[in-house]
Amino acid sequence: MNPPVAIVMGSQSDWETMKNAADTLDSLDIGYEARIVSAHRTPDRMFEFARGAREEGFQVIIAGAGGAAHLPGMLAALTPLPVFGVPVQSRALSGQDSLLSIVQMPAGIPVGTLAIGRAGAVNAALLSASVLALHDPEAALRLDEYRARQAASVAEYPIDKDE
Ligand code: RP5
Repeated sequence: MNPPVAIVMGSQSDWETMKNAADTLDSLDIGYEARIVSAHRTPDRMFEFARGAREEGFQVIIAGAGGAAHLPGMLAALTPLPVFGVPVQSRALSGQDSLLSIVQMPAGIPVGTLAIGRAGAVNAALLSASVLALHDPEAALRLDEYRARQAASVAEYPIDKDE
């Protein structure tokens, strides 16, 4: 049986961003598998992955892509699993292209779209954890602990950097 989360991305070059989703899932002790699946360069692989994802045991898909970022929308069209899209920051347009390609889905096929870049990848992992926590009490506990640690790490008063 596969782990609950699939992290897929359009290119090796997306891994630097998508690794933030993987690291966040690691810190929550939630299993994932990371794969390169391009809507443009490997369309057959994309179809095969999306069509079989639910039967393979995945429960949530995190999909990162940049530029003309069709991957999250195409995956969502092919599987009933929840798909969270991460717009990867592109060189030409700083990820505005990625964001708009992913976020403006027509009514009927949703992609939960996150922020551009690292924040989006981290939050896609946290959102996946929230979904899994609905029926996994241990994941729910670890997510609560993660949020408590985060809250505890925020100083109440600002300091000057050179102090
Ligand atoms: C997209 O094209 C990928 O998601 C990536 O963000 C972008 C550029 O890919 P490379 O040319 O770096 O492989 O499909």
